[in-house]
Amino acid sequence: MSKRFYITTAIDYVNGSPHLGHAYEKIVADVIARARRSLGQETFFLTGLDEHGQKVQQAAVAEGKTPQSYCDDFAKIWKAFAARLELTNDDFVRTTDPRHKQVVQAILSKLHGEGHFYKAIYRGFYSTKEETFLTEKDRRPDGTFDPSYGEVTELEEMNYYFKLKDHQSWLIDYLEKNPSFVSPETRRNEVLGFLKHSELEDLCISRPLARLNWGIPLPFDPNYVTYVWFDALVNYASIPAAHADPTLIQALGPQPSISGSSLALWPADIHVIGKDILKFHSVYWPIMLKAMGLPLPKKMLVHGWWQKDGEKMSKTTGNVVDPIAVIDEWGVDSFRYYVLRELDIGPDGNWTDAGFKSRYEELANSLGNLVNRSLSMLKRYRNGVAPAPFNELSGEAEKVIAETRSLLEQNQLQAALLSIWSLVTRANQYVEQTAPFKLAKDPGQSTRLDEVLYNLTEVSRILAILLWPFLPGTATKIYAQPGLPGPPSKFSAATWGGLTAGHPIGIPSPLFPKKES
Ligand code: ME8
Repeated sequence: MSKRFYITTAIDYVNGSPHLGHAYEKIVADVIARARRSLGQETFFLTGLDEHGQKVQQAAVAEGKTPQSYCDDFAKIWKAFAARLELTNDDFVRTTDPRHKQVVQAILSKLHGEGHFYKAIYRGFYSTKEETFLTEKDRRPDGTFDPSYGEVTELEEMNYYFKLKDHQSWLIDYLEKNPSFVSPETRRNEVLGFLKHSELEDLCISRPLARLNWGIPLPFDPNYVTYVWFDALVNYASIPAAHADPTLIQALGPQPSISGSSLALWPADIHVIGKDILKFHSVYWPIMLKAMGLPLPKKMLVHGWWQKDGEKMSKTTGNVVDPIAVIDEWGVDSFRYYVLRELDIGPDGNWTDAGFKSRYEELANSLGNLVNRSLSMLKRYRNGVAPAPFNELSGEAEKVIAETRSLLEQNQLQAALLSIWSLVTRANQYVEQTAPFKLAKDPGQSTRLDEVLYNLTEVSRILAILLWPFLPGTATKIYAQPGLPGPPSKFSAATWGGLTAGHPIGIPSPLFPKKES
């Protein structure tokens, strides 16, 4: 059994509606997953929901529901959201799944048995919103806590701690020896800076039942539930364990609820996460895995945050971009194109409605126009029958194919789109230069017209394959119009000359219809 390429996203807090930031992260992961599959790698893509914790418990109570039924209602919305984005996730984890809970408990028992935890009293401040303890160091110069922590309460309680401190120098060493563990580089430097300049505090991994009961019980002390971040991070391993991943089964023993045949997934190849949860993923998670004796994931791919019109999106300001509303109006591929073309993985992005509209026009005027006029001319001048192959744009196409392949292998999605677009631009320029509409008027230019039409149709076919990971619906339509059996999901089909002479073409229709402004 060969190991699959295993990619995950952060699991979203269930208590809220999906917004632009959630959509962006999931689309980035989906493009990488589709690209890997297209390049011939067996792939497993996991996304899901983070459902425990005080916030969820409080929100459920406020709505007069049990936490479970509250989560079940929201889970329907989030699953529908994943489908609407056309995510190709292979599984969907909910941290309330029994298959997840049992792995969390198996890990806790193992670490407890091996002496990684101790019990101690905590006196200090707690932010329910961030589910985190705060110290004096977290106060701002005026003595208050940042409003992003929400309501902060003072408390004193007995809890279990995980000995993180012991692993600090090992982690620094690991990050230094494995430069690709955190990408982009700026984020790696951020983690290294943090680890080198401050002493790690041991991680509190429990919450007393008296304060919070919506969590996974500690297997060795029924008076406590598991800290929500310890629970949530384990999702990346619990789902492989539920699929009988051999590395996890070896570390934890067989798990009771195993579905289907065994899949080799661990270690994860990429965890796609936002910049705000870097510390949890690049400090706590590697240390948890090391303590469990498990290999570390290969990469944390850290993306930036979206703003709207230069401001933080917030429910209070009422400026949250609702991906579903945009998709309803403009189509899912226009949304996918905007977020991927606009923002590289790393920096922060800024959504503007005007920017979105101009990217839509760009799609319609460049890609849409190229495919539509190429196929329409073939229909009009050659009854929709492909002429014999002719290599005029082949060199340029092969260059873009090789470049796109390499960029996809490096998860450079924005750069790959730019490379693909250079071929779109070149082909549109070729139409202007060769003027097939003029050639069609001159019977003496019939062979030349055949040559030009072949090049345009073949470029369109190749573009469909290159664009498949990014714009799956559009790519499928481009492929379907020349009547090719789709979807165009195999990169290996992107070789010049794939379109054969005599192939009949269907009826072209606009890919991005003009919008009333
Ligand atoms: O943090 N722009 O969940 P979450 C881009 N449950 N990305 C954004 C964003 C924005 N404006 N807002 C949020 C959690 N995100 C935990 C994760 S993983 C074991 C547990 C990203 O719903 C954010 O950075 O608050 C994170 O990667 C993801 O959305 C989920 O955020």
